[in-house]
Amino acid sequence: MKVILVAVTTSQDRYDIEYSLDELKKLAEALNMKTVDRFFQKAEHPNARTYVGKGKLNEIKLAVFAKDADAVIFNDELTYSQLRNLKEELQIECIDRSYLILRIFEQRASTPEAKLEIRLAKNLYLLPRIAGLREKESRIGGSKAGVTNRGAGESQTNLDRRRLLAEIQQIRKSLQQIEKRKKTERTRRQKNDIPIVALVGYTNSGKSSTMNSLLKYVCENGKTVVEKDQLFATLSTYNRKISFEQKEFILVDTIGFVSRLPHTLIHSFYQTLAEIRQADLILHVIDSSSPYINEQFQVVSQVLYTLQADRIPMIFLLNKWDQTTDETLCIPGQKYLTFSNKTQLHIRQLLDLICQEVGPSTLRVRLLIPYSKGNLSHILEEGLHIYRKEYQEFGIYYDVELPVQKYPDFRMYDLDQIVQ
Ligand SMILES: Nc1nc2c(ncn2[C@@H]2O[C@H](COP(=O)(O)OP(=O)(O)OP(=O)(O)O)[C@@H](O)[C@H]2O)c(=O)[nH]1
Ligand SMILES: [Mg+2]
Repeated sequence: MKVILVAVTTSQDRYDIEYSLDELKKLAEALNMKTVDRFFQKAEHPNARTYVGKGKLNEIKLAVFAKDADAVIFNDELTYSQLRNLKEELQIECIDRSYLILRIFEQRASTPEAKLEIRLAKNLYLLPRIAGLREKESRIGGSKAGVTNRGAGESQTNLDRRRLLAEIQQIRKSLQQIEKRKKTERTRRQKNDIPIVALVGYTNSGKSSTMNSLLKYVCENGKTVVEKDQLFATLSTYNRKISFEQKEFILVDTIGFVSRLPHTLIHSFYQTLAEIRQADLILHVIDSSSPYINEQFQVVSQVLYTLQADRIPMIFLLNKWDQTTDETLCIPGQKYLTFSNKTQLHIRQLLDLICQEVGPSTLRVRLLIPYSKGNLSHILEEGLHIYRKEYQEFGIYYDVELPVQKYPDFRMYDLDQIVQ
């Protein structure tokens, strides 16, 4: 499919226009679309009716014809009336940035949860556009048969809207159920006191590669995750347990961020991204070879702020250091590490740093060990820190600091677990 890209830039726009269009091109490539031409216009605001002004629109029209394009992609989220007007003017499929990203997510979603989330995001995107969609139909009807048809168009709009709203409600319910189940899993993990370390970063920065490098370093045959030179290669969160020098932590690979992620998407993926909010440590993976490192850094920081995850301890990974041209790059006042998955630079240091950050792997628990389980009492009495010990009717009560690895043997005697 051949496409033409169009962007409007304002003087205050912090995004360099070429960068914006390059990124849009990559987003289009993610859907196998080939860019055959690109246009941009400098303006204070996008045109309310047709995004770009009349002159630019004529240039685009000519290009559509000359390059035999199949669609035009606009670099912002457009209102329904803008999309409708553009379609009428250009007589070709018109796609806005939000819809493009939604379609990529839709194509990549593989887990039932991701599928539901993307469906929700798409419905939320469509909801305010339904009226316009039907308005056009009723206008056509109206010219033929007058008032009656307009009424029919309007009631159809209401029907569509009700259908969408009902579906949105249904999806939300299903997502809530999934979230409930995940929450219990999370509580169990927390109970086991295994710290959670989340890989976060701009799309294509190397999060999944970093996960794989760490997995391979600690265990040759670790189950790896998909890494690809492609935007949004990862669309669900993946968890892997890592054991390293008596420490254990759960490493979570997450969805990449991109500038101007559609609001409806952040909203729908909030639960998936909740994994990030639960993290004890964030590894912020940065593509240090990107010429747009600052912009990408800003976007990730902003999304972390939106997710209320900006206070979580963070290590910055200056990844792809093997390709970096600016070797003076640094992040003053922060914990950071130059890193490369290609050359394995500083993998060991990263593991050490993570272990330092996630702290001791013990857990304070209240246990009631039956008198018949003398072997378990024996383990507790051997050098563990006991805060309190009491002989009770059904066994010995211990308030004790237990190493995480030993917890599974004691879970069924954990008083807090029994009460739950
Ligand atoms: N040269 C070089 N390439 C790297 C390095 N780390 C990752 N890459 C490449 O960067 C591309 C993206 O890597 P991924 O690990 O899939 O990136 P990601 O952040 O998980 O991307 P999304 O899941 O799409 O958000 C792949 O082609 C990797 O081979 C590195 O240290 N050096
Ligand atoms: Mg990935």
